[in-house]
Amino acid sequence: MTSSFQDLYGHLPETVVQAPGRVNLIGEHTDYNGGFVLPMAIPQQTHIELRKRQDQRVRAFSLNTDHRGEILEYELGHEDRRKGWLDYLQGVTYVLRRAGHSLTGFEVRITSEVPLGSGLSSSASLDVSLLRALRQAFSLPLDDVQIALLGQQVEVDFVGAPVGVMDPMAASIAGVGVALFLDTRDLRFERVPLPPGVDPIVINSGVAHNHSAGDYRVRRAECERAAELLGVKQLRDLTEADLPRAEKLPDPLGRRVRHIVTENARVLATVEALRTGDLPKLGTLFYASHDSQRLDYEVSVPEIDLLVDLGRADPDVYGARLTGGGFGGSVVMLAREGTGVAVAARIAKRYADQSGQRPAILLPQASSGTLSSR
Ligand code: GAF
Repeated sequence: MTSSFQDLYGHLPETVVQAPGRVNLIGEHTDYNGGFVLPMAIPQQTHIELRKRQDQRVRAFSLNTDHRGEILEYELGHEDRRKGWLDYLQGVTYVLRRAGHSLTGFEVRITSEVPLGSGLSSSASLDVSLLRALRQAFSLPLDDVQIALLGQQVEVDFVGAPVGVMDPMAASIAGVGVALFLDTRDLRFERVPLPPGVDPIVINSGVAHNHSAGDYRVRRAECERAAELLGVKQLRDLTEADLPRAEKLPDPLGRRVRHIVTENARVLATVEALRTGDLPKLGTLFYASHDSQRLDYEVSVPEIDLLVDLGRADPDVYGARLTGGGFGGSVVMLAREGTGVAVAARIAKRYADQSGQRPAILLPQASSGTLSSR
């Protein structure tokens, strides 16, 4: 059943906006260490239709959740974490009101093409799209970076997922087919187009993750502890010259530091390779990043490693790596131009046959961004 806004609420919406998911090309787990990231928006978006109310009541309907078909409600000023999708909405009104913005209640209908738990930032796309809708509906004086920072507060302060700033920044300011080279320490950014000759591919492994769960939190705490032991504010402050010292830390802290330091260097090298169009170099950096995530940061899972290995064995693939927070989610690959559709189809088929999972393919540069399940 796909009830329209009119079916649900008896009138038309006043505001219709959207925000995309993202694929991170490289720079994983560097954002909460003050480091570099390189995400790109994907064509899949979260869509919001909204209409203001006179009272303080929020009424919300989402088409892609377990609550399918049900309108959930809460009262502004009485936001209360219930651990469901409504928490993202409650988090948005909570952080906006905390920042002094005045709102009234509203009715909202949400639909999203960004698959949940896929490492493609479905939650930041929801946070940012709702923040955009409320900015428009209530004429809030917020720029796109402020929207992203509020989106991060929703996750950290309300939902309880201690994430960095990459995903809301990507949802708020990144474009499709153009990488966003972002320094998460000072939020300076530059847009870097993908060079000709390459087809980016994303394959969702079908293994879902959850960042408010323990593993992500543990990694973040390990980084903070390592920074403290090494006497720096953030791991971003270290260079490769510090690695011998870091390697003396109790395991696994030394390996966590090595991932962050080498991953930051790989982001810089990737930006350079994008600029010069050095596709083999991009591929080498992707595989090195994956190995570092697998061995040093320990955020991969066997299904993701299988997808990357299928990439390694494919003559049309330059490079492949886990993208996003890990513990499941998706792999991003760079294929030879013109081969992306065929490569994605054959790797997804081999993966499905060997893993028993149901992968989904996403072509981040296609204008419609095909997403298909086998
Ligand atoms: C998740 C988080 F939300 C990001 O902030 C980032 O840390 C990423 O994992 C790993 O790079 O997407």
